[in-house]
Amino acid sequence: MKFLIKSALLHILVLLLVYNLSNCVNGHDDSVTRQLQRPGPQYYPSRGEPWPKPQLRNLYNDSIMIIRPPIFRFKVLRYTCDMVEDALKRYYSIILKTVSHSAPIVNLANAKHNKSWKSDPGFKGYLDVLQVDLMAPCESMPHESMDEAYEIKIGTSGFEGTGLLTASSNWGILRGLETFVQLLYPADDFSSIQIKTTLILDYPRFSYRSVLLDTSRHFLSMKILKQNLDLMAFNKYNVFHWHIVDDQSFPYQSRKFPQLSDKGAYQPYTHVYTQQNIAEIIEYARLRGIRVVAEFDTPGHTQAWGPAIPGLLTPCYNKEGQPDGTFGPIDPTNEKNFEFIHSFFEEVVSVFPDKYLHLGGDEVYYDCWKSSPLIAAFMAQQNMTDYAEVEQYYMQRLVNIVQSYPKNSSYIVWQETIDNGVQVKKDAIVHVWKNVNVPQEMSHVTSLGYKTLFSSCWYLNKISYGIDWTTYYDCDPQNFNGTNAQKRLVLGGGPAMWTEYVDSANIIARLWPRASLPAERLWSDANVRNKSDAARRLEEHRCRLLKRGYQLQPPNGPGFCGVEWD
Ligand code: CP6
Repeated sequence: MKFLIKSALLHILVLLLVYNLSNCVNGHDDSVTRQLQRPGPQYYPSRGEPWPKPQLRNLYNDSIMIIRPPIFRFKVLRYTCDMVEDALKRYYSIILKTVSHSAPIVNLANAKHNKSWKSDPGFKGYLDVLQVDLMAPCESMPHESMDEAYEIKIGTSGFEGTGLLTASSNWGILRGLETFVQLLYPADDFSSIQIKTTLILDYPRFSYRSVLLDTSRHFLSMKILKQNLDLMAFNKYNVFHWHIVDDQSFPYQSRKFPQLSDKGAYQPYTHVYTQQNIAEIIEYARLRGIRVVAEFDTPGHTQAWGPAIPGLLTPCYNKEGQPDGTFGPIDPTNEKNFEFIHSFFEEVVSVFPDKYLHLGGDEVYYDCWKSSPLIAAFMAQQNMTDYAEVEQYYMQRLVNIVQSYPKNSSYIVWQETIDNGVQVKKDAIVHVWKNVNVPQEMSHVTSLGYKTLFSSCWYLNKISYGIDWTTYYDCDPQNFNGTNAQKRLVLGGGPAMWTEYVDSANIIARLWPRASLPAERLWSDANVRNKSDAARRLEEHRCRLLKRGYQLQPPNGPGFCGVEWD
């Protein structure tokens, strides 16, 4: 027993010594310090400001506490579970990364500030423990009404010398841990990690905060999908909208219909997501409080489905009334197609556990239907005069099929479904994406009583020279004329990254930190809209994520982070 205590003490001593040595500073290189103090927009000092901005944050008398990584630990009170323990490990290693990235700079800068903290009037003690108080048992799957609120107290009155993170759900603990590590920042001389004494009360403005990735135009590797989930969690996103298949390729490997990816995936056919890959992504997302909402877009955008399922797509006709060898949207005149759809989506809802499925329904081009005598005959028989009615017929049957399974799924559709007059159930969610007459569309869709998602001004696949994030920042999902009840129907939304011109090589740097702007719009209070304040905080946020090992593009033009690359 005595030996155990002795060896534990020895361990602590050694750790302390190593830590102090790494911070011990002798000699002085003025050039680095001067560079850091250079005025102007090139360098934004770290201040430990979280992104997205919390709903409420009080600072106390400019006081700080000091974190000593070898001593610092999390202490769980009341409830915990694997998901919480896993998050504590992740965030602990992020804290260590912050140190190791500062270390070479400490050596370089060799600042002479081997401070005696005790005599500093702003010093309110060492923060050696963050108490993590989860007040209820964990929920296992993230869901549409999960509670993400949390509270952080660092050395506030009544809590001097201590740190506390409280939440009534594990989702709040996840969000709060992210904020907590963002509060840590290196001192100006990089000799220590500090945190301001603070009270934070935080919760999201919108419950649905998604990032859309398209894995059809280009295949995205598992590594990149996971990196993107990491970055989503760092920005408090909670839905991965997986636009998994489209015209160009069908990477989803189906259990029941393996021919879909055999014939529709990019060849060689390692460009597929196996059932195991998908389970891995869902689990990786779950541990970060992120739902995976899969989109299987029909009846348009289905060219890659065609080769595997003969008869699925409408054959198009030439002027001579002969099939011309090309195909259009799914053929609703073929009853067999609904048997296939029933069987295929039955698998899909069992593979993706989220209650919601995105059914697409966008950009159904009528030209092929217009060319087809079979469609004409069908329309005559059904008393239809408009091609939108053909689309409505298909969507209605699709929706009925998806709602017929025991799982009791709900679904999301792109705005055209409603624009074209399709009636969907009131619990459907309508996704507004077109960037024309946006306020009118939002008013219209919500006036019909539909829950609504918004993505119109967040098409991050579109790029131009210069600073573009300000337009993403100005845009607001509730910026339309409507009653409070209409505004409340807006659940959120999020950016989209269509992958015609990106793949695993460049998608992360192009998407981030630009996707951080909608992240703040969707999480923070509506009146958080000051762009020069945002620019400063965004710069710190991007540098912070570089330190964590992600390669993100610079958002503000010339400058530097102080991260040493190999
Ligand atoms: N693919 C699918 C796309 C788009 C949509 N659906 C799209 C259209 C216009 C722009 C960006 C993306 N590439 N299936 C629309 C939701 Cl600007």
